[in-house]
Amino acid sequence: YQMHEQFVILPAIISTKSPLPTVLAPDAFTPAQSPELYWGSYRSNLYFGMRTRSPKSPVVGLMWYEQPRHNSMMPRIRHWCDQGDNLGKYGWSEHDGRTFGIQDIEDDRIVVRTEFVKRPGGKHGGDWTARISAKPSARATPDAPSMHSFIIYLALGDIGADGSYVRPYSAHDKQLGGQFVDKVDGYTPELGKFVLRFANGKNVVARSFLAARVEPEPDLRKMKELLISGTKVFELKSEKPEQETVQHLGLMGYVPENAPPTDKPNILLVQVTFTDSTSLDVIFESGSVENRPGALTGGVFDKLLAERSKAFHDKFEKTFGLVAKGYPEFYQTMGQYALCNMVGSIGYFYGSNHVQGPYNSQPVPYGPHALFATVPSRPFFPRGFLWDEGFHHLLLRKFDSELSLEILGSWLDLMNVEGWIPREMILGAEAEHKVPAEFVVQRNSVANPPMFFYLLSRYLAEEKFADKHAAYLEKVYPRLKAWYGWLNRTQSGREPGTYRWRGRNATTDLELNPKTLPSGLDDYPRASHPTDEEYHLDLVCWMSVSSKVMAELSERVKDADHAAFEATAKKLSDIEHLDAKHWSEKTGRYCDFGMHTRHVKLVKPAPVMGPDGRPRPPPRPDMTREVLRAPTARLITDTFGYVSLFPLFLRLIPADSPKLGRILEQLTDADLLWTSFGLRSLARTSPLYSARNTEHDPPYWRGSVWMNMNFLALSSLKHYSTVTGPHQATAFKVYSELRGAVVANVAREFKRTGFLWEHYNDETGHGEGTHPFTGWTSLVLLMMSEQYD
Ligand code: 6A9
Repeated sequence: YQMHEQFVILPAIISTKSPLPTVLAPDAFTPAQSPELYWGSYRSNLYFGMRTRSPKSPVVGLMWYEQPRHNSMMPRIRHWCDQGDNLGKYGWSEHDGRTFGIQDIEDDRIVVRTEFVKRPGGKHGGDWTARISAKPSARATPDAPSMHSFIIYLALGDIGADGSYVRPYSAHDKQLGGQFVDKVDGYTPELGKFVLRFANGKNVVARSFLAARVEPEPDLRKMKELLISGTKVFELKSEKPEQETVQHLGLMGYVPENAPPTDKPNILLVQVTFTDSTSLDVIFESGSVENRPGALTGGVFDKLLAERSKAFHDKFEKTFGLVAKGYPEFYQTMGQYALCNMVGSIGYFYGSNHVQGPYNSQPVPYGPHALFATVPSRPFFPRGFLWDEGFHHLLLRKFDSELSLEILGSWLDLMNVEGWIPREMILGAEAEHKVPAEFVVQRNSVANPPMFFYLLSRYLAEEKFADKHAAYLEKVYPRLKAWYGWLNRTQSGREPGTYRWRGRNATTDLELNPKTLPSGLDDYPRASHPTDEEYHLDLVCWMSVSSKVMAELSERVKDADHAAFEATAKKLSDIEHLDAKHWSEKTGRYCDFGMHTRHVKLVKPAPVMGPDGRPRPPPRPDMTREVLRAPTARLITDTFGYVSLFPLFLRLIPADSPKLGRILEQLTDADLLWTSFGLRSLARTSPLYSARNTEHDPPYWRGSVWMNMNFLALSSLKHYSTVTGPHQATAFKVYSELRGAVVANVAREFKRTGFLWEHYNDETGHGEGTHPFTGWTSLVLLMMSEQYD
């Protein structure tokens, strides 16, 4: 049942794209094909930014800062989402992924609101307007009024040969003095001619700008530095009688000063400084729009935004029914936050992966290519992750399946000739900026759970899906087949019907238990001594589901290999096979198998005595692992946690199996996995529960409550509660209690902190890790609306 391979894959071609027809047409992202999705808030690494789905897009971004009170103070500039900014909360309260969005950002003394709405028209993706507004926060004190600046920038990529330009019109500000810019002409071959205008509201005390040319193009990672270097201190007339002037740190106009006319700017920053509250409309008008029904600002903007907001609310309720289910308003707000931040942080990425195979002497670029993807977390991981993406679409497909299918297509199109898809998509300078160098390189031996197959199994369970999307399935099929083939070929275990995640470090003595990053469960404990003999329970379960989906799809598209897929699916879903390899009757658990001992610990290096009798720093300063008893080849029965539950999660256990009963018993045991906040990742009794993997590596999947796995648990418990069998009633009871616990805790934490979190503490329920994390934690919305299929 291992698939027969007809081709020998040469190692040198790691960086060669798959020659299979792409799922998305080459021009899929162009405004001609997809005008509605051309512009978007696709720079979700920023608090607010706009760009198109083209590598040559001009980019628009927002920065702001409170004017420093003293000359010597550095302004605290807000630009990229950054946990260090310590914002009260931020995120989209409304966003439909296509036409509009509304976001509130709680800074120290102001609340910034970013709204945008798009209006179709012309041939280049239409018009849009972003309204950036501010009002004093609860922390602002009336006796010490603050002064803040908004800065909007427009940056062009490499200009010149293609004729693109931005041309700011500066004028003397009669009211406030100095020069300002409220209109820009621009052109790029893709966008044609466009105009960008700025219209500010009340309480503005200064306006300034900077137009500069940065060679060869502006570095989007250095915008704060550019801003600082382009500002100087001005004196403004004070409103207070006792004080003549106040200081204003503002942009100084053209840089370099007296630039020759040929020195065309490729970046423009426009600054508006205000007290109390104000608003700034950034109005983008596409040159090809004819008969514009009034500028998209002021009341026209309000009206269109209100229409979009209404349509969104209707669709949201129709899809998730939270009002109908009687959820209080706070829960509705959280549900909307969950969805809107998932669609509102969709990004467009362009660049090359850095990839390395066993035969490359050093990493080589793979690409450049474009990816349209959701992201797990704006401040920390604003980029695509393969298995996260699959979870995101359990939610996204309910709201906008067209968008979901397009994103999946975009991922599959990045497959290389071997059928490998990089696990983490770090494409382009902005994305790389967020990743330490040692993590950038992706290896073609390394997999990630094929969550897309699980997702497809849910899609296929949908009535009429396959008929309605027959053409789409035809297109994705060859790529799914190639991916499946790659997994089956490269991740198989020694023994037939077993699978092993590649990429564990078998030679290190620096980790308490060498990590298994490909599994997605990073530091979840596996065999203590990685060997080629080991095989992994979660992976065989993933392959079982994937095989079933391949069997179903291959029949639909009438592939000659259908029988082979059918046979593999049958073998891998044969519970006797799973039992034979992975079940421990003694402990009543499904387990990994490998060379293992639980008798390991991290020890501090002993001090070294110098010849003078004084202690010296040890040659290796890190803690190292000490193995107290030799490992043996065995089932890893001492570890119980998420991995043990995969046969349950993926519904592989027959409903009448006594094993199901034993698993449910252990799952609900508070000494093991059950907490009042959801299922913890690792049983409290497991040897590595809550253990650090190195001195610097705190526990991650060693106790915390994670939402993706709790979703799989709920989904499967719900399933078993509908299938007749001896455990049906128990399954329902556990389902209800688990659901109540998980949803209540995420809501409690949302109330307490204003955020959704990467994972939750199993002792306190507190949100931990990165935040906002609106990837799989957003599945809380599906739990509320009880949509698991
Ligand atoms: C490395 C550190 C500034 C880890 O959600 C994305 C992934 C999951 O796929 C995976 O299952 N997260 C989970 O175990 C986050 C991974 C982030 C890697 C970043 C560089 C940057 O520090």
